[in-house]
Amino acid sequence: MRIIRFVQGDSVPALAAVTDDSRVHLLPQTDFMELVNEADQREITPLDLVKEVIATSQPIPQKVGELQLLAPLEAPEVWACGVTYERSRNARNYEATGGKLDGTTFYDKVYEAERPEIFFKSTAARTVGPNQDLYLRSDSNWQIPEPELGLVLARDGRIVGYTVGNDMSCRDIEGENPLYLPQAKMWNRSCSIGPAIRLAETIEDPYAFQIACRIYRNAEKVAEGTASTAQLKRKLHDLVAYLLRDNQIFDGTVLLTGTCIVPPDEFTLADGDHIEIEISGIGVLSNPVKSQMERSLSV
Ligand code: DO4
Ligand code: MG
Repeated sequence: MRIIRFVQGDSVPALAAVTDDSRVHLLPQTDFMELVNEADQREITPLDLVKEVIATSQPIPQKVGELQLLAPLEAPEVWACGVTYERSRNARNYEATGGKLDGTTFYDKVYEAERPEIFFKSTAARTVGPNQDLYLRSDSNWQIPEPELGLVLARDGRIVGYTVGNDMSCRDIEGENPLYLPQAKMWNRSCSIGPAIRLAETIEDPYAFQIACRIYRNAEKVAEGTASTAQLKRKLHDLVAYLLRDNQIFDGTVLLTGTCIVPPDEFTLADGDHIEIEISGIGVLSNPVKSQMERSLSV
């Protein structure tokens, strides 16, 4: 069971459940965490609550593909984990040393350490949903998408859903100096989530998600990769536990769990590219890429 948000009628956001056979049922709640909190109050699961609605309603006539989807929730904060896959460690080492790795780096250390790397990635205002433009940074020449499994968290740290996330990154800025990490990770529209939230209780094994990323330029596929959360070095609950150490989080916080797909080292995103990130059982998060220059000229 997946939960989506879409634009209904005169621009009012609506919440809906998408059944495994792709029927779309409107939900009375307007926000994903409202659904979770109502289920908590009644001491039932969000899935049970959704099933009650489905049992007493008709699906809407539209298919998911015909709806104007929004981000499935307005995450107040998006946090992200780094170097949680070997592929990311190798890519970080490459950009930090110009490919001339000699000995170990702090990326090797963090990959092995008990404490994971967790950083602040985005706010609701900087995060976009499906089919909305992601922006490139104007002072970077080496930018990539980072396809990641996103955990949707309740304020007590419970994983209540799974979504797809894109932790857009500037490899040259981080490679120049790791203290530049916030600038390599955060700018206008540098994060996307969606297209849906898969209810956590409907996932038997979160280490069996298949992740794929495809990048298109002029309708031609210019980069692609696949991975699985089975390759994750850390346990999801350990990542959440570190995020919550002496740190209050809010309902609907999203924690991105790190990337295992990195395009070839010579690749950089360009204005007009189109990124697709697919996670099995959740959906395809699709976003066009625009330079910020173009945005300021067209405003
Ligand atoms: O160390 C910097 C961040 C790495 C990252 O975002 C990732 O591994 O996904
Ligand atoms: Mg990342």
